[in-house]
Amino acid sequence: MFNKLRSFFSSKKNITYTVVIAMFWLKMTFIQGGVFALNMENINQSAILAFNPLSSIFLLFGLGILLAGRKGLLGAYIIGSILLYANVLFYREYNDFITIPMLGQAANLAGLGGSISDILSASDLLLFVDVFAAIFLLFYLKPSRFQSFMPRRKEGLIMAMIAIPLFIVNLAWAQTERPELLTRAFDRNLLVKNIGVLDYHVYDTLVQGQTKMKKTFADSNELVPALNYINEKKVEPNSEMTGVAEGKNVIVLSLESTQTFVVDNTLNGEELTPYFNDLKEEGAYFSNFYHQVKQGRTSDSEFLLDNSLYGLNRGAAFFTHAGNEYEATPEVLGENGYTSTVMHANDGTFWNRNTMYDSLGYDEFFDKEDYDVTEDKSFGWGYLDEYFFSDSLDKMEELDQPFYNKMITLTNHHPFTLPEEKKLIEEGDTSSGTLNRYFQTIRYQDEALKQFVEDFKASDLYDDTVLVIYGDHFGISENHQKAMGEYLDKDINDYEQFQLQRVPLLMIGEGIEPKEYDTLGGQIDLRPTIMNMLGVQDENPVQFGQDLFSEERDEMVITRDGNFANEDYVGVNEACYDRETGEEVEADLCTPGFDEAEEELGLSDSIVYGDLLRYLDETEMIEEKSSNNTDK
Ligand code: GP9
Ligand code: MN
Repeated sequence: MFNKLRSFFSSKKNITYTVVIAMFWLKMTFIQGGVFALNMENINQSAILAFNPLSSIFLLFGLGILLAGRKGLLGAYIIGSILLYANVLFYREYNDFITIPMLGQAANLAGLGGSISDILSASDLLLFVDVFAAIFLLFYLKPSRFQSFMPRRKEGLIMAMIAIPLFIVNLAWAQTERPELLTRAFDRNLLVKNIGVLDYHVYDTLVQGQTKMKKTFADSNELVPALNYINEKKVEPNSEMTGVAEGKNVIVLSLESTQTFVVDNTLNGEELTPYFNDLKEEGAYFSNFYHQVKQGRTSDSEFLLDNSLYGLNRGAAFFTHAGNEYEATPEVLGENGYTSTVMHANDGTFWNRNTMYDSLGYDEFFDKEDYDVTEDKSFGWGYLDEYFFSDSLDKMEELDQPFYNKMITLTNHHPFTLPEEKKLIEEGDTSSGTLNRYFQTIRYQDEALKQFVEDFKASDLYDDTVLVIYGDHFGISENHQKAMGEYLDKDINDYEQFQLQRVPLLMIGEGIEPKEYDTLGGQIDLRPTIMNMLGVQDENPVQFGQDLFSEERDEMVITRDGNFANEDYVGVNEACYDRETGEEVEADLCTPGFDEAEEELGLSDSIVYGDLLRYLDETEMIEEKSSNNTDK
């Protein structure tokens, strides 16, 4: 069999096959090895990476030939090239691979505005040179030198079939490095590293079909394991904090891309967040608080905030599950006499917000249309924070009280650009332009925050309002590790990268004692914390977070990748570190933590994918009934 194949591909007639396959193989290997940062740990992993393009090439080219002969082969070559390049662009922006639900959000890509030009590079044209070579080879090469190349449909079928054993070999080989690769809760980097980016798309398509079916076949019984888990995890909130803000307004302010490393930090001797550094002395400040978002970014942080459920590993729940039944904070507060609003000066449709906010129970969404967005007051992503803040305060003063109002800033967003006159400090001088500019937009945001909080303090609202400020997610991705290392003057390994996922959290208001907390927590905990301060008794809430002030809290935070930190350890990408020292320790020490993370994320996913909250009343009834029965 092997000899037959060899003589087939080296025969004069078929050498074109060999060249076309080799070109694509080379390109894919270059992209996988050179563009994506997949962290090769040993030679075996590199060999797998070099081998894994083959099965997808045989499948793709084989199907192309089967469907349309020579033209089909070229079509397959072009489609494959476009798919690879789309992943290159996506990876540069998101440090992740495209998933099908993200494709459904193509409209959002238009919103990337300034970011797009930032991720395109002239040298990318080189990634298409081979496409022209393929056209030449397949259609214009003189038959006198080689025999004319006319692939037969049957050969296409055979090629597509050869993809199967190639994939089996690939998978078996990969499993020597990573057992249960396809069945365990997965990390896309790991998948691409092992089966290649194109086979990963085949896998992603299958997962998509499966998750779609989950809702169709879900029934109320599926909610029971989640409810049991939540009951077991339940802790008493801190009673001293219960009701400290009863009947008060809440402003939740989400600061775009704001990470904890900027707090109390300087650049060339100048503070990056001078105002916030002082402000945090006036309230409860959490310095070990983590974002828990994935592909849904800001929208995921909103999802976590309002539901205390995790966002999804693929795509954004705001897009994929906006039609679900939720019991979100705005709805619960609505039953307690609150008005719920959102203020964000971007298009209402961006991240599907207008639809999702209805599902979450918001009464009103003040979007771009409601702000005085003019060209001179806009830059980069749109309305500058300082104008957003001042308009928003005016609007808030008009709201029915008590209100729950979420505000989302915009200026400190990748690619972190500002008009000259708004730059209050010099750029950084690290090797990353992104990080260098980030310092300036962070500094700008802090100035806008100052003006807002000062005006707010002077307004009538101040006495009756608690202000909760948090960072939505990281701004500086793993792509800029080297530059972060230069700035922080240390080597950024997986442990440090995990620590960089901290975002600030500050709560200010009467009854909230000024204090710095080093409690481990994450965005999943915001809702129970806020609800307890408002004294709102949310009967048996389906939530995975715990009150951040509770003395019974589990010291544990889980990120959407399935990584975690607990009292003693930080588990990242299957490795285990001492939380205190950052030293790598025996991997087994993190097994319980990884297992808990997997269980919790899995149960949260089961709720979102199965739209299980629609069964909540029914399930509570079943539970009550059965407990009545046992009473008898
Ligand atoms: C835009 C803002 C930013 O409306 O939410 O979105 P992000 O890219 O951070 O998710
Ligand atoms: Mn954001």
